[in-house]
Amino acid sequence: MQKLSEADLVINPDGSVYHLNLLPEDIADTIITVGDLDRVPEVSKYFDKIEVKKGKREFITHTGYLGKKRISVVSTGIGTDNIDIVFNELDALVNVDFETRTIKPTLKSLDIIRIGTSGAVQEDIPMGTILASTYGLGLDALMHYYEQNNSAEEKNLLARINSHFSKIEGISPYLTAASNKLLENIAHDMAKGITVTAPGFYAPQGRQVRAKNAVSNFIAQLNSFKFENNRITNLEMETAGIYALAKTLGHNALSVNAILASRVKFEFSSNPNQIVEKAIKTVLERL
Ligand code: R1P
Repeated sequence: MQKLSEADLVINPDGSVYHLNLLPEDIADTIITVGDLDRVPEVSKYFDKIEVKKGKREFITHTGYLGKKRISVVSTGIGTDNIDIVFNELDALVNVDFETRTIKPTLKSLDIIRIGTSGAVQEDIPMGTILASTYGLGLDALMHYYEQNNSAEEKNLLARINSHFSKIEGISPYLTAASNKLLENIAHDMAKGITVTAPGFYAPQGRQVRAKNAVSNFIAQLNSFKFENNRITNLEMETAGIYALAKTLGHNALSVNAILASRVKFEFSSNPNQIVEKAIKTVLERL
């Protein structure tokens, strides 16, 4: 069995993984990820018991029990560059033997649910909606560095999107589906759609402040895509990386979005915390 080098997988002197600062026993098999580290206690306040509170940089983890179910909530910070770190390190915590630095013979699949915030690009999706991502469409470059194994359905949908997007030059999107199991168990009655993951918040999401946008009609290009019952519903900064890396590593992932803004009605919620709270409660009730 090949040994992972100290440079490839960095383990701290106390046996914890480099950025997350966690030991293998510190994480549960069900994991909630949130972007904002202040959202971690907003989730764990519902736990009946908290066993672990650890962190480093923007990566804060609380692990505890909701009834008999052990759950970890981990903050990722913003963006798919952070998702790269969090997902590789969560996977290493369960699938690498830290003593021998070898991959375990039997691999574990984690259930990973993002509870994040997002802006809607369709008129009929109002602020306050809790929306589950059927697919993550990445406009960032993360998955250009990993081998992917897409289904025929994913490849076909991506080909349709690519021909629709031909006007956005230099972008080579990637697309991955949500876990069917988590969609059915957690999101059966939620609004659903394709979530676009952008590599920035302003021009990469079509916002115009002072720097001039190079891509015109960005939101209109997104919301005019339609193939069978698939349409693009919302924009954020992590889902595509989460879905793609989870699939590559053999984990189940679902992204649940609290819609705080309507990008077509030019509105932003005056009470975002209430919408996020609703998303947290809805997910926790269904775990
Ligand atoms: C941008 O403000 C951040 O908010 C959204 C985006 O994906 C990005 O991370 O999600 P979170 O609220 O989960 O961080």
